[in-house]
Amino acid sequence: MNALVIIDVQNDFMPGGALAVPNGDEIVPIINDLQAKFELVIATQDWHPAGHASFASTHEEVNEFEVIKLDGLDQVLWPEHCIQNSEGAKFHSDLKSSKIETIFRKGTDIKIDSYSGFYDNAHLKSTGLTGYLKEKKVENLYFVGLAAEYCVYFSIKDAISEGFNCVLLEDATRALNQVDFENARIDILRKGGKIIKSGDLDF
Ligand code: VGL
Ligand code: ZN
Repeated sequence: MNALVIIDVQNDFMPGGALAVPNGDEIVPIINDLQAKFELVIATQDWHPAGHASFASTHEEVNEFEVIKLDGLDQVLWPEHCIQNSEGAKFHSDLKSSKIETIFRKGTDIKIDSYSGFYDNAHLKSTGLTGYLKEKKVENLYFVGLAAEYCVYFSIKDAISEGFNCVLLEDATRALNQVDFENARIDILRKGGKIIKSGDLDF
C-alpha cells in the first residue's frame, strides 16, 4: 500500500512567510492533484511553542541562520516560525485537506528541534508515525512538501531506516538552499530512496 506524506505545507514556509522557501507555493496545486492517486494521505505540521530552542530570538548574541551546539547537536537558529495556533503555522489555504487522514505535529518540545516527521533531531522521542503506517500495512511512502533539504530530507532518512520504500516527488518540493538540497538528493539516492517527478508515477 502507498501513502502520500505531505511535509509542512504551512504559511510560514511560503513566500512572504517567516521562514520562506523560494517558490514554495508552486507545489500546492501539484500536491492537490496528487492526493487522488493515494489510498492514504497524511501530513506533518511544524508546531513550535513560543520561545522554542530552535529560534534565534530565544538565545543571546546570535544571528538568524547561525549554527550553534544545542545539547551536543548542531542547531541552525531559525527566525520564529510555525508557532502553535498562529496564522503562520496553518496549512496553505489552497491545500486540499479533505483526504488528509491524520496530521502528525512535531517540534512541540521546547528544548529540541524536530525536522523529521518520525523522530526529534536527537532520535529520542518518536511521533508514532512508523507504528501508524505499519499498522495500516503501508510499505511505500511518497514525499512532498517543504523544505526539501530539512524536514522532507530528514523524514525520508528516518523512513528508509524504518524499512519503508521511499520516493521523493521532486516537482512537489522546494529547497531553502540548492547546494544543501543537492547533497541531500545524493544521500537519499545512496541510501536507496528514489527521486522522480510526479508525472512519472505509474499509477
Ligand atoms: C523546517 C526549518 C525549521 C522544515 C522546519 O519544515 O523544513 N525547516 N523548521
Ligand atoms: Zn521548525
